[in-house]
Amino acid sequence: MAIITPSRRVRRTPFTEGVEAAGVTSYTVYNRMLLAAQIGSFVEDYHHLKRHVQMWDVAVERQISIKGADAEKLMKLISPRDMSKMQDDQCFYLPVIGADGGMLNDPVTMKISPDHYWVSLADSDFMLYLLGVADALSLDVEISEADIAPLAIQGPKSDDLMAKIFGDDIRALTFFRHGIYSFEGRQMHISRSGYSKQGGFEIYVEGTEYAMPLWNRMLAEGESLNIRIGCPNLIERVEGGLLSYGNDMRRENTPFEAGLGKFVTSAENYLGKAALMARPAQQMIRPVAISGDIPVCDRAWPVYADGRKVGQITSAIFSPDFNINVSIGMVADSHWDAGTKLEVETQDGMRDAEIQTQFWI
Ligand code: THG
Repeated sequence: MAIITPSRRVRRTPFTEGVEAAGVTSYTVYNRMLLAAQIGSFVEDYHHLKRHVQMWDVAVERQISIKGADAEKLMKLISPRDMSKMQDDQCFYLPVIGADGGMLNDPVTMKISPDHYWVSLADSDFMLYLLGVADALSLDVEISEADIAPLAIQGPKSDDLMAKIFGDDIRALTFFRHGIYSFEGRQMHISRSGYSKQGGFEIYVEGTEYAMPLWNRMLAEGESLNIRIGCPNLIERVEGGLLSYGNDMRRENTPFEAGLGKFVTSAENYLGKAALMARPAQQMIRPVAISGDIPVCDRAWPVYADGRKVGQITSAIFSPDFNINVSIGMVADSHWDAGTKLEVETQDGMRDAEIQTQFWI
């Protein structure tokens, strides 16, 4: 495949020079910004992530700042998740929907203070929707893409590395909570979160000045922990069932279809509520094991049962640890039970598949 032509539209991040120095071999574009897709061997990277510690440039998780007297009101309008008891140090995985109940994004949201939120976006132009809603309702909020570049530290040795730089207090931070910690005199927001199931943190680096100094310090302190520059790992993500907006679910899918029904909890009159309630799931995200050799899953693979299309596979890759092709599918209610046998149509031909009881990790 041809390479991507660099330009100002396809934005570099404050860490790109570090990613380049690490020998990145492939990028994808996410929120109009570079995201490394491969640095060295995919499989080695996967084994390393499960044993050691990695640093990922996830500046593409753009932070939309929502600030003002109506910030909470706007947050409650855009999501079916109950935000009424959200605390000031909490992060929420937040399905956000439009008027028809379809998903517009699945950000991690951080409450910074009662009138200030950061929405850490997945890959869709959700800020434009926020601006539209706020303008149409004349809400008292300021909405902007903040100059913040998240840096992820992931893997079982994350705590040890973070403690070396930010002090032992960081070990006490619990899952999906955030706090302020200091690096060389600079205060930084840090959350215990990240796009892997191996545990870890995300550091929200404000401005570019401290980006590469922090990066280089991490590399130096991490040497004894066998640190490696990585990127979100497709194999580990699919094993863990972490969804990718645009791949596994899109605007045509409700949170119920995306398997995020447990987050539909709000008693407020959020936008799209009536439409969402009128759309119980007739298909849903499922873990699907696929047999045989499979090509790169760069398109939706139709899924068949008895010659009839009953769904699609949208992420798939061979898993060395489970010795099977792991995948994320969206399957009709008639065929979504664990143990159901299916056929998957890849660009290289048909493969046998079976619905699993749960994701692999
Ligand atoms: N971290 C931050 N922002 C992000 C991502 C992230 N924005 C883009 C993208 N990733 C959004 N998608 C996800 C998907 C899954 C999770 C986080 C963001 C996730 N899920 C956990 C799980 O499924 O186990 C926990 C969800 C929960 O139970 O609350 O972490 O990675 N900052």
